[in-house]
Amino acid sequence: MDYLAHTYKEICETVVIGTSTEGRPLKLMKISTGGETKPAIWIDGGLHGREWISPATVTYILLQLVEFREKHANLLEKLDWYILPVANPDGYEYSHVHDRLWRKTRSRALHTKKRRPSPSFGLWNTKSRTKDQCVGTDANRNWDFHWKEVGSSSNPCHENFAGDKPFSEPETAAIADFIMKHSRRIKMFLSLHSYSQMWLIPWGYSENEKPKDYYDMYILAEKGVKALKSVKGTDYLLGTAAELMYISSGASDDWAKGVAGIKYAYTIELPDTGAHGFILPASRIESTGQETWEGIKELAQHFADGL
Ligand code: 0X9
Ligand code: ZN
Repeated sequence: MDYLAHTYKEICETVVIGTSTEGRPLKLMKISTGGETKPAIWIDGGLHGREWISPATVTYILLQLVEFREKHANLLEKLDWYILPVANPDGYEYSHVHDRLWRKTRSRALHTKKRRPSPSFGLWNTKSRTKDQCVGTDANRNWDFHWKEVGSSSNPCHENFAGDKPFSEPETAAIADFIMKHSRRIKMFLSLHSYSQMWLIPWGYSENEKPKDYYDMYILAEKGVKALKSVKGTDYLLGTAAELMYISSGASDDWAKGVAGIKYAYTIELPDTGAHGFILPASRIESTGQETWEGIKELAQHFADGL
């Protein structure tokens, strides 16, 4: 990101929108050909530590947008882009160094602080590993919309712990602040996760309720799914998060639509469908990037055309 910002100063600017619990910068790339008035698109990745294909794909998209911009010049002329490849850098790092399947952030909930193991325990000591499960909050259950209602836990030792309060995490709080500041211009919110090959539409908090403009969201996403499939035949399911996956509230897509008022808010669950799951081989990065970019470009075109 620093390389791109340095090399393409006219259009790229990195912005540190906040700091993670462990002090890592939340580094966003703003891509703009000028002015502060254009419609904008938000894309984040890596909200869950172990979903490595997500930051890789977001980075791929960033590269396409910037280095190959003459292929899709109107997408930069007509739109601003806000790209955050690693929304949960502590979890991402932890999944590289200690536990490949780490999902949450690395904060300590109020009552885990009291029973925190002494620092003399080694990381691989069984006792401290048990406690380690009780570290962190599920950053996709921590958003202030139907927070902790369904599909989330109040137990810090669970994978889907919602946090002590909405936006308890510096990561989600910083992203929400940034988005609220630009919410009038942000026409589409995309959060890239893995896995299952699904293009998810709000709501996730209820199976029985659909947004009133659900079909607008469906029809647009359908174009994306078709364009994505045209690259190498990858099939995506399209529907609400609650129908296709499970009911869960406090996720970023529901908040983006329900609170920030961004009409087109989606979660994209990248490949695969389970053969490798979170441990998708690195050889799949490039093809996943290519097809996902085709899908996203299709939607972006719609906003660039002023529709
Ligand atoms: O459970 C999640 O946070 C997402 N799936 S994942 O396997 N990447 O953890 C899905 C979130 C879907 N959106 C809502 N439930 N609103
Ligand atoms: Zn996820």
